Amino acid sequence: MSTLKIQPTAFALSSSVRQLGFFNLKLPRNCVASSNHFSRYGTRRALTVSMSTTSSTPLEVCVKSSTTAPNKPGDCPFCQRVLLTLEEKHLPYDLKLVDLAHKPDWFLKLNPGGKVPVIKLNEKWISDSDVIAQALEEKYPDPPLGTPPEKASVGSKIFSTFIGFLKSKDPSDGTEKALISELSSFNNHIKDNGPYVNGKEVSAVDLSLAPKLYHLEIALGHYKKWSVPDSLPHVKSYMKAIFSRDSFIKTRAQPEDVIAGWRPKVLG
Ligand SMILES: N[C@@H](CCC(=O)N[C@@H](CS)C(=O)NCC(=O)O)C(=O)O
Repeated sequence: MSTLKIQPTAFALSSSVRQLGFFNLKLPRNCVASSNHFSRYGTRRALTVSMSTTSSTPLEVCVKSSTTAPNKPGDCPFCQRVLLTLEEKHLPYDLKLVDLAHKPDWFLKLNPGGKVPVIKLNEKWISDSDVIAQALEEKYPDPPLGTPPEKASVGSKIFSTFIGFLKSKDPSDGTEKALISELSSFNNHIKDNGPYVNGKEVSAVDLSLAPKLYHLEIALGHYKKWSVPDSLPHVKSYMKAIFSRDSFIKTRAQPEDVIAGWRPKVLG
């Protein structure tokens, strides 16, 4: 495992790691993805970034690990939401990758519920991306990422209608129509308010929605040869803008993981 010790500001840390093209990975012997996972690729490669000042102590965060690439996060949109929040707030973090197919004891001990993401805040492990995003906003209000209440549920039905359409085996059952209807409302919202849900700056609702739209794009493209229609240009430009942010590129899942992750739902 290679180790890099630097003591930058949180922002400089974020930039350094980004330039190096790595995640801030600190993988204690009992905190790695499965040995099968690593043995497929022969070697372990990880980057540990240590910081000494109290205010920039990395936050420990557990997320799903990739099943197709070493040392990468997996296809969990809730985990990516938390990582995006940490990135956009320039908070350093220790990423602990959890093999959900073989949950390790150390993970079940800290989180008996067994779900990711979980993060350690104020010496306590907390779960659920909604709760985590809110707690991070309260503890680290700068830069602010809060979405005004009247916009907090924009796009909130896109994910469930996407899943309905993905699982559907009957082309005339209305599931595609339901998804297009939700995407159309979103298109209108972005047209009037964009480029992001709350205007010029990205906010919490974007960080929740973007990973779900990423899954939508990859899974529907793969399983249904479907893409967002050209009649919804603001949805397309929104996806392009948010998918190209450094924070998104750094935290996104491998397309192969997304495809594999949805396969049971499609076949089921
Ligand atoms: N509502 C939760 C959902 C988290 C969730 O469903 N995580 C999945 C991975 S995407 C998980 O941990 N599954 C493992 C399990 O249920 O055993 C959140 O927003 O954090």
